[in-house]
Amino acid sequence: MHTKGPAPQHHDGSGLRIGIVHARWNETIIEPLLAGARAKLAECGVPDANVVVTSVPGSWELPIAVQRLYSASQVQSSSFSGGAPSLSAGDLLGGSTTDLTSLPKESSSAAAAGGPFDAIIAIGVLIKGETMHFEYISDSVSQGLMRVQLDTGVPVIFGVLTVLTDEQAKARAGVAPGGHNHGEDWGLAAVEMGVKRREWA
Ligand code: DLZ
Repeated sequence: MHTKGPAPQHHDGSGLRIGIVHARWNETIIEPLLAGARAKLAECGVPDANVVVTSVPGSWELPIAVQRLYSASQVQSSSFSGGAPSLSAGDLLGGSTTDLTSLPKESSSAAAAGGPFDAIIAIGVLIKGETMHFEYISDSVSQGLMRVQLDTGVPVIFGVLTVLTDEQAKARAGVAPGGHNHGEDWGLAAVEMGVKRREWA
């Protein structure tokens, strides 16, 4: 049973635009986490067309991708007052939009709907190996994502698992007995923070 998470709050996400950037390392863990996040966004009423998903090679690349994705959405909203913009977030990210086959087709065209993202979820899975890679990447990515959210003012949901073993990763992706899909928590956190960010504006 999952008892450590925040007490659930219901927020209406129907007016929100949410970005998701995920790493492709440890894809079998990433996939259920991404699906969990998307399921909760949908449950909160965020239209699928308002969710833009893109991918990067590994967690190290998450901060720059989140920063560029947010900038792209701002460019669109400030440059286009109506009609379909010609610039998409995918363009600024080199067209690196994701395609995890079992998931709904992600749409960089959603970025073309205009308006800055209300929150962005960064998803990665770091599993400790035999070298110091894990420590360096975990620390830098955490600090990088915090910096992006404070510099830009857009809530960045920390969807990065930093675990010691594959088994721990599976449990946190809800694919092992007794586990819980943390991606669901990240989807809910994105909606709550997106709504609150608008209230605080
Ligand atoms: C190199 C590396 C290693 C060893 N482990 C992981 C990991 O567990 N999870 C992850 O998301 N990425 C890993 N990477 C890749 C780096 O994040 C990065 O993509 C490369 O070093 C290229 O910059």
